[in-house]
Amino acid sequence: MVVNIGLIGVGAIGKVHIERIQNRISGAQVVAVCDLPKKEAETKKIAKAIGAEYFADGFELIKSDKVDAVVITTNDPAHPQYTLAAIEADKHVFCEKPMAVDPADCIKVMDAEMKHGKRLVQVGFMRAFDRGYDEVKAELDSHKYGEPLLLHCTHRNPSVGTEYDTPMAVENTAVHEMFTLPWLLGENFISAKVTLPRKQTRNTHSNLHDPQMIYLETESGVLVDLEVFVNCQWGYDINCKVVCETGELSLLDPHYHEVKTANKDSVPISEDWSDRFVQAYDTEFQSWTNSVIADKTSGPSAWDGYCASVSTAAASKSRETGKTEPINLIDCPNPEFYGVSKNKESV
Ligand code: ISE
Repeated sequence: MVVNIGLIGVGAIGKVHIERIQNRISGAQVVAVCDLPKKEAETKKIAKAIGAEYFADGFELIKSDKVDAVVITTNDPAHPQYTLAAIEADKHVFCEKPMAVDPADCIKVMDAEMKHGKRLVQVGFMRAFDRGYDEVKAELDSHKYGEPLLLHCTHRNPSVGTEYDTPMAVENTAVHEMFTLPWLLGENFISAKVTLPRKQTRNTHSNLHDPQMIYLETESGVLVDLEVFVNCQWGYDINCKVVCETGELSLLDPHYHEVKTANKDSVPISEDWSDRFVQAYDTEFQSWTNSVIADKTSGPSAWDGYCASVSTAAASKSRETGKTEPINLIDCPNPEFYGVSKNKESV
């Protein structure tokens, strides 16, 4: 069986996923694409290049008989409306992160999915499919180094455009860690605090405070410091160091050569997310395709999307209040449905 995919949103990540699905994922093809009216010419060109149908309206694409499953790669605010429409149309849906910025919208998605009776939603938290994070998780789960105590993390992008503003550092960027770190540790966050350093990079713009520091605490008392620096200039630099009682576990940037010359030893740093996480995205999409064929969606769920959004909402509130804000999750409405034990992340 080949899954016929309708993809909404042909911006940066949409294009990268189209290329991935057409060339590297077995059992899936993009048959329909859609984007905003102002991008009609570009979207039609993409449709023509891959032999897909152009849709002017995302809701019509979702309803089309040609489309078996939906991929949502629009801007963040449009995610929940299309996810809900896909559930209504009884179609599996892969929604890029965040599933919704507002936790109330995440609850609407969970309610619709549970009412429908089977899991249909996978959220694009690709780090759960990254070999580096997987290996760090396996070491942690082995308990060979004792309990995790502290995490030092960085999420650095070389640069961002002028449409990227201060809240996006939390809602669009740190949301990755808001999902990945609880998944890594097997426990949820209980509080968040954001500090905006007085000293900013000269490479930022007027709507963006850059860098930002985020401090998080988990249920058992593990402390996390996370630097979000999205105009760092030197590359896409993702780090995660887990300090345990008798050892430190670190993520490495995947690179396959180094250059030693003229008293220098240099190792490349990834250029951007599509390059740093290429293996993770490929594995994520193959796994999603296989689960759609089996009619059994797995992977990061709507519950995971909700938990991450509650954490980003608390962090955003902290930026306003200057205080440490609690991260209060509702009890998981259906732990069995979402594969959750005691509110833990499901993946
Ligand atoms: C982007 O949307 C991503 O998902 C990237 O992984 C992240 O590093 C970047 O900051 C976001 O804007």
